Amino acid sequence: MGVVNVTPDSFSDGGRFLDGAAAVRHALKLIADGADILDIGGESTRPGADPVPAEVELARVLPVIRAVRAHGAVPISIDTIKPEVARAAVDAGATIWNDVTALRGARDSVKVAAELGCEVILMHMRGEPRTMQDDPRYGDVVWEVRRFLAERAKAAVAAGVARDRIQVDPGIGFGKRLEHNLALLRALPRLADLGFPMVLGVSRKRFIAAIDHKAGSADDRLGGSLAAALLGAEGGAAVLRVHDVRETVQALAVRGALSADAADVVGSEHV
Ligand code: HH2
Repeated sequence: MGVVNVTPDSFSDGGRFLDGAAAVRHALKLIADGADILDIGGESTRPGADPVPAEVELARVLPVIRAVRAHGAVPISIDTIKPEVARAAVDAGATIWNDVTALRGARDSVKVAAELGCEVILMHMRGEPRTMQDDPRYGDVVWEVRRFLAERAKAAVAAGVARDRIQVDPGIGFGKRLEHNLALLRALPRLADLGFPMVLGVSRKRFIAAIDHKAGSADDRLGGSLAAALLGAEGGAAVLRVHDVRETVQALAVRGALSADAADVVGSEHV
């Protein structure tokens, strides 16, 4: 899943694709690079980000969704916490609602998701973006995130969302310290066994800089992003949400080729 942030303030690429034409060019490049899904967002959820009115978010994302749809290429996911934005995005051709609040952003979010009949990504977040990194605490982070995702999936199914349309995401970096992020990444198989496809977003995130102190800039976190993406794939993530699609596809291809059962395929290449 390639990330298209049509925002002035996203943590890794804010402002680069705020212009609709630049966002569409970027989206098409990500598809050419091997993205199977595009995640298009018009509101940053980085720590400290201010909320954006729905009209502004819609003016950012709808032209991009329509233009990408016109090229007919890959499924489009709308990254929003607002049901009205999700609804308009689905009307414009998105088929997945990626909601970092796990459908808690508005009172009618779950109902709207059921009505739309789209796929939903339910992500764990402790608190809300403006303050979530202030002092996050957990007893057993893996158990708490697992229980939260199970409860949100249950609420979605109870409201009429089809079970096979639900995906879950531990929400790396959303109200979590380094130790919490690492505990979750080590325990991915325990989340994958919830029985829903798992989405994982580790790309360029701040936890990488907490390990490599030289990686202060988000652009300088590719190595850490790839390491965590590979671990994610091994831990059972079905979808990796990434900024660097080409590099991630290559890393996964090499990892796949190095696995024991791929030995015959690689052997025939004479390289
Ligand atoms: N991370 C971000 C945004 N949306 N959605 C899911 N499901 N999982 C994630 O880990 C996730 C997400 C944050 O990354 P980005 O979109 O690059 O930045 P920003 O929120 O600042 O726009």
